Amino acid sequence: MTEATYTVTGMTCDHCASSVTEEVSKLAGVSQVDVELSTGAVTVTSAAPLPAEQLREAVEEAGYTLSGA
Ligand SMILES: [Cu+2]
Repeated sequence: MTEATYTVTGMTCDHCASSVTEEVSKLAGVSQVDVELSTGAVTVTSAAPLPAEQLREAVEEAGYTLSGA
């Protein structure tokens, strides 16, 4: 298991947070997604480290932007 924290910009409410959680949860190997709405921190627990590009695509699919990765 590995855990990594990313920063997502553009989330403003619980609905945003759940959209990101839903999309990121679809990625292979992801077992847990925790979103901290106030900071934009998204902590992802997965079986193996996620390729940054996959995470970026999932976040963009949800309609938000992955910051600084
Ligand atoms: Cu929202």
